[in-house]
Amino acid sequence: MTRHRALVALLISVLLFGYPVNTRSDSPEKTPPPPLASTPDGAASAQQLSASAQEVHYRLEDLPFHQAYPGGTDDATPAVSTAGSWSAMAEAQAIQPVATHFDGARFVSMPDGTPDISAGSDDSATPGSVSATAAAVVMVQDFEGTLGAGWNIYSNRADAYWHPVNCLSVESSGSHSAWPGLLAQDACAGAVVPQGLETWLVYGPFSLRGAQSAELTFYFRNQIGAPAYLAWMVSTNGNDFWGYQISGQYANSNVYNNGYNLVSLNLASAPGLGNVTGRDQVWIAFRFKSSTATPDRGPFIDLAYIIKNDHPRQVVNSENFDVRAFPNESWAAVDFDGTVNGETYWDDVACYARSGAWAMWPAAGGVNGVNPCNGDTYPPNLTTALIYGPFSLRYASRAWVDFMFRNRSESGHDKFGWLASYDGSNWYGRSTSGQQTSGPYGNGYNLYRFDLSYIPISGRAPLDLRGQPTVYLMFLFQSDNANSDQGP
Ligand SMILES: [Ca+2]
Ligand SMILES: [Ca+2]
Ligand SMILES: [Ca+2]
Repeated sequence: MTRHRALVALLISVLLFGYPVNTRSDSPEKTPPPPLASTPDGAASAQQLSASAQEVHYRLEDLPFHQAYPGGTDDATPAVSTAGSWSAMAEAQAIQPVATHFDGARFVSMPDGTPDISAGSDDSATPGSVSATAAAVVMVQDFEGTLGAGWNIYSNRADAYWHPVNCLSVESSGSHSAWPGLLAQDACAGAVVPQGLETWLVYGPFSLRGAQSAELTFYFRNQIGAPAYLAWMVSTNGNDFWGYQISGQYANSNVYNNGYNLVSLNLASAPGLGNVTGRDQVWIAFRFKSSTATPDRGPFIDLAYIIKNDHPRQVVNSENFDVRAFPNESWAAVDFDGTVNGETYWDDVACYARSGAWAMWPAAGGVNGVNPCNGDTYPPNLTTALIYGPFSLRYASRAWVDFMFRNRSESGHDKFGWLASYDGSNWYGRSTSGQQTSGPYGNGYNLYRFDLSYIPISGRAPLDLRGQPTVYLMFLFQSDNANSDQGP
């Protein structure tokens, strides 16, 4: 019985219409999990960028120069469909939709058949309509047009500040992002940010009256070392801002387009301010401060949005694999072909962890398990899954799984997938291969948000699992017969 730390630091979150979700019950004989964060719902674990980001507090008032956005003050709110579609269109080519099918019983007994995450979508029925409604959108900013009402730009220089540039968009449908540099230089041609610059991009005030949950989500890439930094912050007076900041090279995630990284700031658990939902006036800000450090391209941000909901966030499960024995009553590790090709399945390993010493790895368990800490690569012909469930999404108005991962596997052949199912037989989700080891969440880990209310499927309408009483989650790894690597 070893301790288990996270490859997948997992957070399944739902927003509910006042009905308890089907949470798992802890076995009394086991040690309870340690507190994940300072927040009751553990949600802060996904917004802290491990050692690479630090909590900060800055004031806006000392900055002299205020520049209205040059493009005008069009206050039109961009038309958007659902929250899920934003993250889907921000994904890099390495992230592919997958669907698979088991020809047998639900996994709760044991899966029959072999999943194949290289397969296209199957023709099975999708769930019926659900009653849940979308969360309210407070703001969406893709930097494709005018910034619109509520946005203000501040800088200590009149010739350099945050402004849209025509490159490095995170949305596959867009072309622009925002960059804090000289107006006279072309960020798209590799211009570096000037020394001695401090510029803020502020949105607000906006109201969270009546909201019980809210979050700021955005994507960033960064190419500049400390002491220059990018900060994202929240305020309740428009002057004192609390948040996080980051420095360093984070522009090659291979998870989101153009090397972007995902950040989600839970406004019910803001640094320095605590819960700001219910407030009449809230601001958010992006701050860039350069230095005399080696010149570099600096940060780009894109696709920032704020969503609020009248209902509190409820965490179905927050799992670091730290203390609870594994597998347990909620998690199962499965070698789909049994002892064929050897018996190997997911288990913990004492290396490549995001934090602490342990990570989950797809080939550590079983009679033929191997150890990547000794330099072993994953075996060939592997099909191994880590499965959680069932849990209920009845009455959920939003539902998603935040998890952290890193991966290095043969591109196009050895795939790490995350899938969900409403019946234990048909599974839908995403998979990736190649190299995703440059994320900002510690030891190269990336944050991925698996939106259970919007699962893109090739050639079909996205799948929405909200309202489903029985939902399962799977992490799947498959390798072919050659060219093994570190794996996920
Ligand atoms: Ca954009
Ligand atoms: Ca096997
Ligand atoms: Ca291979």
